[in-house]
Order: sequence, then structure tokens, then C-alpha cells
Amino acid sequence: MPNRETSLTAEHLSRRRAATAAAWNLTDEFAVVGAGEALPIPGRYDRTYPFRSHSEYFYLTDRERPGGVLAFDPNEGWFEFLAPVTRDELVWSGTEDAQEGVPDGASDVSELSRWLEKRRGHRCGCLGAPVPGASSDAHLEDDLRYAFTDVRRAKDDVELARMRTAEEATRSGYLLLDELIAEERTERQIQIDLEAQFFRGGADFLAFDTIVAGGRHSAVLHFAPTTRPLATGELVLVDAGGEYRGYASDVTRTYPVSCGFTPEQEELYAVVREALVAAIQACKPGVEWRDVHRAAAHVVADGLVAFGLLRGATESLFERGAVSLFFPHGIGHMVGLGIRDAGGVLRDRAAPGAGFPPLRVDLPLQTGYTMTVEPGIYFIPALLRDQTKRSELKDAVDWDRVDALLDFGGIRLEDNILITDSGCEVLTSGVPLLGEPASAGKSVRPQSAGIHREAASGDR
Ligand SMILES: [Mn+2]
Repeated sequence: MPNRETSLTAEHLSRRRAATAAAWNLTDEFAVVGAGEALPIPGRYDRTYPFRSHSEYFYLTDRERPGGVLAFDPNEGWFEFLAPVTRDELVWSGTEDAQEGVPDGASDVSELSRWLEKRRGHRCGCLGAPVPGASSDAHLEDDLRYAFTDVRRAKDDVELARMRTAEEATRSGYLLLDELIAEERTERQIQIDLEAQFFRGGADFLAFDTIVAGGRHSAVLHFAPTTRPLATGELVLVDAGGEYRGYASDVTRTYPVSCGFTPEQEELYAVVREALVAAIQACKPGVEWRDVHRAAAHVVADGLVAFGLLRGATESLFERGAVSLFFPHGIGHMVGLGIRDAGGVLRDRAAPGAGFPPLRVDLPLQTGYTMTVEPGIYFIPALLRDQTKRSELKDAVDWDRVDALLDFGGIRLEDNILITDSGCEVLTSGVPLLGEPASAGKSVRPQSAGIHREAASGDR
């Protein structure tokens, strides 16, 4: 069994901090990283939204607690300032091992102002949530965040262990969907049972708001479940994931309700699945993420030509925007510490060019990166009724066919991958794709040296 130790040791923390300090390469400046404060819910007296530390703070402290500040002076090292635990807090919300005051090795956050005062006149870069009393130099802040984001991209063993725990919880929920999805059940009922199973399966939080979208709703990319019952012949798209100790999983599957796919659904499902496989096969160190997108988009283009919806050559359909009418989002994003992890666009790079949707991630992949791969084909009336597009793409799209499919909904398939030295590992291989039993996943997917797809029942 791979190392599944999900607790962060002092060594991990000092390794992360050392890598960060090296990337910052400060001489005369200093940095502060804020945890943030619990946000009051307007009008609800002392109620607050669930607190999550800023990811930049959490990565360097592993603390899920408001009010803290981690500070770094290149000549004196790291300083930790914490909001002291109060007696009231112990009475109302204290955990078993919490004690009044601040733990050894940390200072009361009220001492931060003195620490800042001592460094007055030096430039300060403020990361994480805003730090009261610190005035951030915007240029330095940008540089520090840019370097730090790069440090955070490749996952260490504790991060991966937490992600695997989250993936396992998510898998246990998805395995229930077979019985949950049925005619007359509502999106909401499915959501409730799915989320409960995530928690039973070991999740300690939801990675994001669960999407359960039946029928036409499946063409809305981030649809919130309703009490509308599912009907036979519809598609239902489920995009959901559990989280564990801050680390997320993010899986999408699309299913037929009750009696299997219609021929049109089946054909388009096969195209999306082929796009998923092609994109995953493209993932290895050094490959540009935009090229992973392009690989999936080309499969979608060819599939829609074969389906009879598009006419023309693959790359030209992509560049002219005919593909993004039906696949309007990027191929995926970085996932890990939260559902949107340290992605971003490398500096000084031009937009990827015609045909691409806005990309949240535009950089070359490296070993240790964890990404979602999530192609889709949707019939989104808001995009497909656009008269300008209709005249621009008059020859490339069979618009009569489009009109007949405006109620089709959408299909998306999403896995999470870990970039390895030789290719990638599919972290979510335990969640079955239709036509592919989870336990036999490895043998059903096209063989490729680049993909390592673990058997779901094996050692994870
Ligand atoms: Mn996603």
C-alpha cells in the first residue's frame, strides 16, 4: 500500500517553507501571509460562513483557523503569529486538545504590529488574506505570488495521500449512483444520498457545490440540483467530489435515466469518452496544457463531423470556433488544495489563439501536478441561438440539426490525474465509466505507456 499518511510533519512544513523562501529569493524585503477571518453572514448576528484558511496560508501552516499570520524575514526566518484560543471558544467550539492561549513556538497576533514596525521602510509583500497593519507593495506581491504558486503546483506525499482519501470517498458515492438514478427521483434526492455517501466514505467536507443536472439542465455547466424528477430517456450529469483535510476531488459522469442511451446519446457519449482518453494520453511532463485541450477538441470536432453536425477540416473547425460552440470551456484545471489549485498562466505568454476558450491554466505540465481532465459536448441554447455565430458558421454547422437537438442537454466526463515521470496516473480510475467496469478499468481503456490506471479494487 502506498504511503497514506495524511498528517503533515514538521519536516514537511519546513521543506515547503524552505522551497518557498528559495523561490522568493528576498534580500531586503519581507513577506506576510494571512489566514483570513471568518466572514459574517449578513443579518444573521454571530453566524459566519464556514471558515477556510486562505490556501497560501494553509499550505505553509496546515492550520484551518482564522486570524493567523505567517511572516518571513530573509535574515531572521519564519515567524508564526496566531489568534489566541479564548475560554469562550473552548466553551462553544473548542476541540479536545485545544488550550487557551497560543501554542509553543508561536506568538500572539497582537505582537505582529511590533514585528512590522521593526521593519518599517522595507518593502512588504502580502500574500494570503489581507493582513491588518501590513501595507503591501503591489509589484513585490505579484512577484512573490507568482513564484510561490509555482512551488505549490507539484504535490508532496501528504498532499497526494489526502487527495487519494478524497478520491476514495468520492468513488464510494459514485458507486451508489447506479441505484440512485431512476425515473421519478429528483436531482435533489440524488444529491442528498450522494453527499451522505461521500461523508460516510471518509470525506470531511464537500469540495464544491454538487451538480446533479437532468435533461436540459445538463447543458448548464454548473447547475444546482432542483426538485424536478428525472424522466426516462433523459441524460443526468453528476459533477461532484468530496474533500479531505483541505484536498479535493472533482469527478463528472453522465448517465442515461432508466433504459440506456438513445442512439444519439450513445454516439455523443462515445465521442466525449474518446476525447477524455485522448486528453489523458497526451498528459506527460513537458506537454503544454493548451495542447491537451487541443487534443480533446480535435476528437470532439471529428466526432461531431461523423455525427453529421459539423462539416469541414478538424483544425479549421477548431480555429473558427465551431468546436467551442459545443465544448465551450477549457479541458480542465489544477485540483488539489481546493477545487481550484495553483493553476495560472505563465508570464509573458500570448493568448493561445483562435478557437480556444479562456484557459485557467496555460503552462507546461510537470511531474507531481494534479489536474482535472473534463471534455464535454453540450447543446446550450444561449450559445446556439446566437445569430452572429449562425451566419459566421453557416457552412460549418448543420443548424437544422442543432435546432432539433436544443433540448438534448450535455455530456461531460471528468477524471483527476497525477503527472508522473513517464505520463500520468488516473487518480479517479475507481469511478466507473459506462461500459467499463471499475475493477477492470485498466484493460478496457486503450493501452498506452503513458497512462497508469490502477485497478479500483487494488491497493490505493
Ligand atoms: Mn472540474
